[in-house]
Amino acid sequence: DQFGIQESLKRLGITSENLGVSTGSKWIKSEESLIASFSPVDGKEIAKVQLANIESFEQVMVQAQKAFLEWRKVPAPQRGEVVREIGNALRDAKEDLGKLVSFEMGKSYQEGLGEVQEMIDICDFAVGLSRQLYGLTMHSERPGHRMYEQWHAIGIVGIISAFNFPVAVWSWNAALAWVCGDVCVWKPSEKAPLSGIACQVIAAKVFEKHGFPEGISSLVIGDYKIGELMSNDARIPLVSATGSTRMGKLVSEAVGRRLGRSLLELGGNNAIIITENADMDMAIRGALFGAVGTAGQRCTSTRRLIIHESVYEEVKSRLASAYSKLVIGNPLDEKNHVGPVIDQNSVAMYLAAIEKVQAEGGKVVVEGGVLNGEGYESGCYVKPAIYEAENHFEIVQHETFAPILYLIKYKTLEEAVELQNGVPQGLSSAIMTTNMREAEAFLSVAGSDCGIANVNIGTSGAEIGGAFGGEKETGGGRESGSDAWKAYMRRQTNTINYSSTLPLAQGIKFDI
Ligand code: UN1
Repeated sequence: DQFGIQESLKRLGITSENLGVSTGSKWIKSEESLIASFSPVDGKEIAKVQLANIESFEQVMVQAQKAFLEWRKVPAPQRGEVVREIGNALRDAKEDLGKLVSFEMGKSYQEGLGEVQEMIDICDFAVGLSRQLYGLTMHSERPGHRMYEQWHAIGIVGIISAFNFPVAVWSWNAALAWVCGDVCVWKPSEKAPLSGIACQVIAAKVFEKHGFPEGISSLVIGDYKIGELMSNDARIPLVSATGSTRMGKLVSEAVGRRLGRSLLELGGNNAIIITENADMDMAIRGALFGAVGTAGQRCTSTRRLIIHESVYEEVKSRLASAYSKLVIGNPLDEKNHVGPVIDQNSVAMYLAAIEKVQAEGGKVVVEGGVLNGEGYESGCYVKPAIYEAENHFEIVQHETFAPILYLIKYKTLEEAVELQNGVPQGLSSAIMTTNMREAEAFLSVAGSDCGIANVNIGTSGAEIGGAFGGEKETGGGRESGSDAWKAYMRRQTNTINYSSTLPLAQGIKFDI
């Protein structure tokens, strides 16, 4: 145990067999079997987790409903104080949790720490927000009337999160939901359940210490069946789901049938436009991290480079040379740049995409492949690959959650923007240019159609202070910063008549 994983697990409260259902400090046993969490780092089992079933899910829901009735009455700034303490507990656990995230899902230790930092940051953000849940006041058209709006808690927020950011995405939702007065029921990815358990332990301790009831922070580890229960349950007014577009459509349909709200963060197919006016060192650096960071498994990962024909050959050869220097291996070892993908299934999708792009006429620039031999026993280590492709290729239109980058050539900026927008997804986008006209055109209404549009920054690595999310098949949801909190509350418009007559709105006369 060269990297001290066992010690970290112990400190985080992970044992060889864990229960995966909790209302806070209480853990619920059920008849459901255990699943194992395997590390893609070495392919070995880390620990087992017992899954939720209908009965344990029901217990969680009943307790969450009760807890909401108490929690919603706690003044928002006091709720913020609790979230502040959760943020501090995350500061204390940063190294252990960052290491667990790295070991369980395969991102580098540095990125694991970065993910925990996002959690700490959103807690800080939420603390400030707890004193700023502002509504507007309006001028009534009637004399002696006052009109304003206020924001109330909505109830239970269901959170479905993905393996690639196994802890941060929960915190973006939970920290905001809690200061808004909501309670959370979280289904983490069954591919990274231990990271979820560790977070639940951390948050529950804080709630318990203050004597708050069980049910403000609940955990239900399970597969898609638990996700279905959440989506169909009218006791959950808001389901916030992060994952594939396929999953998001299912959630949205089920939640929509009962006219609930869903907040969706789905696939991306993110491109960087590199113009003839780009600072080439920055462009290469941005493209490299965007494409190979987290082994291409961020929803903001760079999948396409749209390159001006005059700099196309230069970008291609500089990238090929940068890729040749990448060191692939154990993500806990800081000399490695790229870790494994999450599992064998993911490797199969990577290989299928490589086959498909070539079958459609794509040309190899940097060859892919699965690594084997010492250090690669898990079979989850793949080589970041680059292909020259055309935007209309079916595989290029599709999000493959792996380190595969497609190069596409353009002549005019209009054409580049059209290519950038010419995919079903709309999460993140970027332009590399030092030319003001190009940058502003890209950011204009006729420019990028994505939820995130950057200038001289790659597509990944968004800060928590902005609203995070995207358009089209990305699902339209916004999480994290700006006014994303409004999704977690219900708006109420209040009109008060302090006169002694009852004039009607719109000048209507109704005299009897
Ligand atoms: C995700 O991949 O689901 O912008 C979220 C980024 C991170 C979040 C990614 N802050 O890359």
